[in-house]
Parts: sequence; C-alpha cells; structure tokens
Amino acid sequence: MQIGTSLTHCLIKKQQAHPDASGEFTLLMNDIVSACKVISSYVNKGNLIGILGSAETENIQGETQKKLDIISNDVFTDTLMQGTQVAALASEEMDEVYHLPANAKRGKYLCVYDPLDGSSNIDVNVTVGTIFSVLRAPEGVENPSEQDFLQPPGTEQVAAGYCIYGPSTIMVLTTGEGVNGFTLDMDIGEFKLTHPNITIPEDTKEFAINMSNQRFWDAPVKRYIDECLIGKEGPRGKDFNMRWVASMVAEVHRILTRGGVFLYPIDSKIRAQGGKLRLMYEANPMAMIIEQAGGMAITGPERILDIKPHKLHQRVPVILGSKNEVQVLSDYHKA
Ligand code: P6P
Repeated sequence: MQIGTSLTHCLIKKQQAHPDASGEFTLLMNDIVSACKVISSYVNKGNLIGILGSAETENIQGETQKKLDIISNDVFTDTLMQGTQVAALASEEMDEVYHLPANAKRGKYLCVYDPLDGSSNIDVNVTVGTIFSVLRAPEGVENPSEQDFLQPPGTEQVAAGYCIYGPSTIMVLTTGEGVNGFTLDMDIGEFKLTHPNITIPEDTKEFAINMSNQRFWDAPVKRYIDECLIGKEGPRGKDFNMRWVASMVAEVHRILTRGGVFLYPIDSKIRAQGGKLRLMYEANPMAMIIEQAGGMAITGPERILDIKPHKLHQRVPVILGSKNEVQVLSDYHKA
C-alpha cells in the first residue's frame, strides 16, 4: 500500500484479498476507528470542556477513574454495540462482561479493551492511548460469558491494535499479517497510512522500567538492569539509555519506531496479584503487535501469547521489545 492511502481503503483492500470475507470484520474495524476518532477529539479538548481530573470513582482494579476513563469507555462501548458486529464486550473500566440489550443485533466478534491506557498522565498532558483486542464470539450464544472471552490463548486473537493520542493521533493495527500505522489527518478526519510494515530493530540500547521498584525485583531482572547500568565496561559491552513514560502505549510505540525493551516484571510487591499489567487488554494485544513486527513478548519464563487466560482482569508480568534483547532476559530467567 502507498503512503497516504486511507485506512478505510486499506481495510477494504484487505477484505477483497479474502474472497470468503463477509465484510463484517471491516465494519467492526470501522467502528473501532470511529470510536478512536471521538476519543482523540475529547483527549485533545481536555480542560476546554472540563473533562480532566478524577471522576471520584474506582474501577475493579481499585484504581481511581479519571473522567476521561469513563467517557472513553462509554464511547468505545456504545459505538461497538451500535455497530452490531460484536456479541459482547469487556473493558478495564467495566467489572463484568458487557451484554448487549436484548433487542440489539449480535455480530460474530468479541472485543476487549483498555479505553484510555496511561490515564494517570492525562492531567499532565502526557501521551495516552486506547488498546484493543478482537476475538471470535462463540457461535449461537446470545450472551457470551467471561469464559467465552477466556477460551483461546492470545495466539487466537483475530486482530489487535492501539490508538496513541500524542503529538499525532496514530492507529497501529495487526490482523496477523504484519503491522501498519495510520496517522489521523485532523483537517479531514481521515487516518492515512504513514508507517507501512513496521519492523522492530532486533537490537537496542534503550530499556524502559519503573526503577522505583528496583528493591522488589527478582534476580533475573536485577541482573539484567545492573548490567545495563554498568554499560560498556561490563558484560553487555555497550552503554544503555533509559525511558519511562508510565503509559504502555507510548512505550510500545517508541519501541515499534526505534527499538527498545519494556519491562513491567513480577516483583515481591505485586507477586500475589500476578503482575501489574492486564493480560486480556494490555499484554495480549501488545504482544501480538510486537511479535507481528518481529519482536518478542514474554512474562520472563514464558511467551505471553501462549498463556491460557483464567480471569478477565488477570494480571501478568510483561517484558517485550527488540528480539535479541528480550532473548537475553529470557535466557536469564532460565539460568
Ligand atoms: P507505574 C498505566 O496505568 C499502566 O497500566 C501502563 O500503561 C504503564 O506502563 C504502567 O501502568 C505504569 O505503571 O507503576 O509506573 O505507574
């Protein structure tokens, strides 16, 4: 596809490449794109329309919700429900699976999402984003249950993507045939292909981790970060740089663009809950994108996409990015 081709055109061309395609997936992707355009507009307006700050409520994660968390969740949920291509929805911001109204037409997909990831940054004007994962709905089930969302491991995702709301609004998508990025032309409200066939550099000198957790880390991560900090005088033979935005979408987008490794590992403080990041709507979609772009995504001991989910809001450790660097961490977890 040529640079500048519209996302709509790319979706239709992909549908045409699959003669048996019914067009339902294209419609679902179009609904997701519409929802992200609306969220982008709200995020960009922020305090102009009084929607920054806390909503004074908590989600199932026990996290205080921002007003924009709730607004983004409502936009994404309503747009996909009205688009009639899903049979049920699930979100970081909703405790239970969202069942469609009795009279609503059901589609053949499920979608699970983090409507505004990194929202603790929204009040300080730092990049945030929407993360989503598309699954197949069970045939003939009027109201899919939590178990229906948990059937397949991440390898069975139909599609995964994120929309990053930064200096530009960029939609990054994969349907299992590579990764493409589309920048929103705000003048005409159209996403245009700007990052075709994204490929992550296999090596890097840049790591991203929340260093304030250092005293809680397990030995393999302690060893890895210590060696990065020793630099070229040490076993790695090169100096490293560090980044930490506290917005997974921003970290992943940087890694897709110039390489790097992102770590939110297990540690003694969060061991009981299994990790910090959520499997279904953060780790799995990002792992699919990273692997499709030639990178690697693990928990430490295992590949993220092989995990058999057991709870909708299940948390897992996440280490992802440049293949050769994540391989070093994988080896340290096996040592
Ligand atoms: P910490 C945002 O809340 C998030 O889920 C990810 O986007 C981000 O990488 C991580 O948590 C930040 O966690 O502990 O640094 O605030």
